[in-house]
Amino acid sequence: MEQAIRVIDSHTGGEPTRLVLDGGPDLGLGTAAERLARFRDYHDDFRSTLVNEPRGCDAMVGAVLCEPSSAECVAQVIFFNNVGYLGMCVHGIIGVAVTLASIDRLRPGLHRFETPVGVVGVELRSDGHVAVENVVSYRAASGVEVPVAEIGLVRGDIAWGGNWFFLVEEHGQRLEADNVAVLTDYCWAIRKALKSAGVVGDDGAEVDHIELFGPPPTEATDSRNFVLCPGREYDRSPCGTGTSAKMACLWSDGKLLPGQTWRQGSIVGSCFVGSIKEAEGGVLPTIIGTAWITGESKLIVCEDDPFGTGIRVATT
Ligand code: PYC
Repeated sequence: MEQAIRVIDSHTGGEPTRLVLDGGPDLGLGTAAERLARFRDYHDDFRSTLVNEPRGCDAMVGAVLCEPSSAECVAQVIFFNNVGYLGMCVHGIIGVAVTLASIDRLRPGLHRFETPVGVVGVELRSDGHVAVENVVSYRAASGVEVPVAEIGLVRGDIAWGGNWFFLVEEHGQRLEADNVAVLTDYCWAIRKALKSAGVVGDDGAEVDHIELFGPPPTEATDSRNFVLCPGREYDRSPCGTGTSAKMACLWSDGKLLPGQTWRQGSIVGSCFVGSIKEAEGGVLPTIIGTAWITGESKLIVCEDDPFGTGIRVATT
């Protein structure tokens, strides 16, 4: 007996998204947060099968769609990666929108999706761009100092953009694509130090995304970043939830005004265009980007395949 899973792959600014069209787990009824909990508790093998090697890769983000619980939304979406689940994923939802459009399941216009951390707006434009109105984002703490064994004292801001981020400006690192191995070790040391120091987000969750940022290489963007995701893999895209967190920090410092444009560059040279509106509790970010379809496949899982549920990465 073999299991078949139909998927369409895309990339958004270089970062892959794999959308499940058929063969996903039955997550029952409820909100996206309730379904995510069921996914994690009872179907975690499916997550690993889909995004881990030999069918996926560490950078891949998977997406599963479910019936919405509210009539104003077109679907629920749950995102996951090589080690677990995401609250929200902006590059992922851009990939989902472009993928659904490619199979005539989403028309240009404004749509709403439920995610485990709230409802997001997705405007599919006829030129292929997607504008995502993310969840309310805010800075929870600024200038937090953490002793990092391998580095020394590191100072950063803790901010929410749909996931928790630790944003560091004074890092002294070279933010270039040929330096990702060094940047990965650097950010991983910070992540471990935050965990040992018991630094958490407002909801008690781990601050599991580390974002370094610096000046842009050219005038085409306002900043370049390097974002290390929870599974020790870096985001090829500028990370939309990270850009939301960054814009919330800029707004808190009076450096970004409502309606002003923020062009966030990634470590591989891709760009998201962001802006904010003021909202209760922080800012409401909009991120614009686009995605490209890279493949359509039927994944096969043979019953006797010793790696049928993927190779789980050891991240410690
Ligand atoms: O674009 O929000 C994002 C994201 C989160 C993790 C990877 N990409």
